[in-house]
Amino acid sequence: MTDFMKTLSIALILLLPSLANGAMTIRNYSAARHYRFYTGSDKNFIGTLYDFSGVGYSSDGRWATLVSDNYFISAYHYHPELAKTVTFNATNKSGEIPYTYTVAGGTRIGTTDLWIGWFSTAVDSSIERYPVLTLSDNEDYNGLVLFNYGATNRVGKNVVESICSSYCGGSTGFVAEYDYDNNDAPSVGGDETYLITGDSGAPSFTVVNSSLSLLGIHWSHTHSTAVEGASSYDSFVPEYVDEINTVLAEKTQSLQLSVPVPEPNVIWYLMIIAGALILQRHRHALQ
Ligand SMILES: [Ca+2]
Ligand SMILES: [Ca+2]
Repeated sequence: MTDFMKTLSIALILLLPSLANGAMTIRNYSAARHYRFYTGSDKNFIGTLYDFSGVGYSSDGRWATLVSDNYFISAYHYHPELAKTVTFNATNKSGEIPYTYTVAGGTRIGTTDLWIGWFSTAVDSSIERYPVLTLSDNEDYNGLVLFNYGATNRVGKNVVESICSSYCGGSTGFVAEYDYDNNDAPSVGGDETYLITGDSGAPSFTVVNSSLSLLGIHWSHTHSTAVEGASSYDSFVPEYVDEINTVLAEKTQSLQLSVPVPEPNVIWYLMIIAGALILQRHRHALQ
């Protein structure tokens, strides 16, 4: 059975808000490790090396991820409404240097659960605009480690199981699936995430060239609570780069695209191989 067929046979549930929004499930949650705005002296935030400033939160309790000067991405079924405000924090300290902007407009991407919103003014340059990771084959995303952002400003990890087509709540589109089974390669240990209501529209990133690149926007899941073997689903942003750029072109903006460059140790390895080959040729010449 192909991934495409497999996913269509599963009943997915929208990450709709309940009356009291919960918090993204993290297997061994600890505030010191997983809460971005933790204030204790024992803070040991797993995302401390990375810039989460471009993840905003709206006055109506929705998520917005900045991708260019004026544009952000959210979920069609749960996005900031027009005239609401979105606040970005420049640091991982709550309330320090917040920047707030009013949502001026927005549009859905085709029949997907992606929604592109915009502000009438450019967001302050201290706030991160995330690039989108574009690889040549969708199978190349399998096994990538994700940093999942969710309610309430929590960050955990998971691993992409598959990229496939899906539908849920009247939307269709490509998804990145990641499971909750305590059995991933590479292992993410107690940082493993499961999306619940209130997480819709928040982002999943992967680290490319030491910085965060956007991969997904939270959409749906298989179970309302974290049970072993359940799966979470993000709208798979790389599939929709052209459609998103058509929207951004209105303000002559476009997505940044990230492409991995080899790690330094890979480059060293290649140089050593090349050196060995040259030596071997030289030896041959002496014989
Ligand atoms: Ca997993
Ligand atoms: Ca797994």
